[in-house]
Amino acid sequence: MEVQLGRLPTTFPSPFLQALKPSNHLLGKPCKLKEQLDVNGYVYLKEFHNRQDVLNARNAVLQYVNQQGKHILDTENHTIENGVLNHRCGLGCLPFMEGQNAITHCHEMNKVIEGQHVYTFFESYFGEPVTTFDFKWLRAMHRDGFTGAHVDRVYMSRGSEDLLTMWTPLGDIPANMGVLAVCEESHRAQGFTKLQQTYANCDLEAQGVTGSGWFTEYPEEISKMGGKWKTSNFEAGDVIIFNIRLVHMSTANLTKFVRLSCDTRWQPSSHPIDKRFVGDLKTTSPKYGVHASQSPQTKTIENLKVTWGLI
Ligand SMILES: O=C(O)CCC(=O)C(=O)O
Repeated sequence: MEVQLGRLPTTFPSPFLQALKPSNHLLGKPCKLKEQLDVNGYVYLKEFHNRQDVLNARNAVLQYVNQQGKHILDTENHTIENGVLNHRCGLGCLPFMEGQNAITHCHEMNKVIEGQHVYTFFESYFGEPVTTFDFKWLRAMHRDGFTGAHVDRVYMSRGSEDLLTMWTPLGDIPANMGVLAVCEESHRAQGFTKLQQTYANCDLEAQGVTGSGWFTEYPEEISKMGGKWKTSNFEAGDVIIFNIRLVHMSTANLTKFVRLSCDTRWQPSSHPIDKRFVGDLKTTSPKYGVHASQSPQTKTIENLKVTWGLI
C-alpha cells in the first residue's frame, strides 16, 4: 500500500515502515507487558476496546463534526456515518476538539476511552490505582494532514515520568488514512541519547517555544539515529500504548475520509500529575501540534536544534 509517513512517500509494509506485532498474548501478565514496553517503548493490542462501542463513539463524533458546518462532510453523496470529507475541506475546516468538552466527554466516548476495561488494564499494569488526564486529544484529521515526529514529554513533563499514552483509532483506519507510527526503541537506543538529553528534556511551554513542537516532519531524520518505524492497518478496538520518550508521528490521510482518533493519558494516582491537564479545563484553544501557529521571531524547534547540535 502506498502511504506517506509525515512528508515521506513510502510503502507499507516495507523495510522502512514495518508492521507492528500485537502483544495480546501478554494480557494478564503485567510484568511481561512492562518488559515489552521498556524494551520497545510501546505495546500494540488488538481488540482492546469493544468494536461496537468504538463504532458508536465514531458515529457520535461524526454527528458532532457534521453539526459544526455544512461544508465539512460530503452529505450530498454519502451518509454522515461514512465520514467522507467535502472535497474543499482542508486544514482549519474540521473542528478543533481537543480538551474537555461536550464531545470528548459524551457518553459514547466515555464508554470507550474511560471504560472500566481501561482502568482495569492500567491498574493491573501499574499495580495500583490509576488516574487519567481530563484533557482528551480527540482529533479529526483532514485530507493530507499528519502529525510530525515528536515525543509526548515535551508537552506534558510536569508530572509522572511513567505517564503512558493510549492512542485509540475511532474506526477502521488503514495505514494510508493517517495512523500512528512509532520509532521502536527510540526512547532508549544509543543513537537517540542526544535527542533524549536535549529535545525530549525540553518543556516547550516553559521555554516559550512556539509552533507545533514536532522535532521534524521527515521520518528519515529520526531513523538515521537508529530505531525502526512501525505501524499497522488499525481496526476499530485496537490501541497502541507508549511511553513519553518514544518518538512517534502519523502517516498522512491520503483518503477522502476524515480520520478520527483520540489519545488519552494514564499514570499511577500516587505520582505527581501535570496540572495543566486535569480539573476544570474550561475552553481550550490550539497551542501545539497540527493547529499551532508560529511566528518567525519566536523560539522554535528549528532554531533550538541548531543550539542542541542536532542539525
Ligand atoms: O493522532 C495523531 O495524529 C498523533 C497522536 C499523538 O501524537 C499521540 O498520541 O501522542
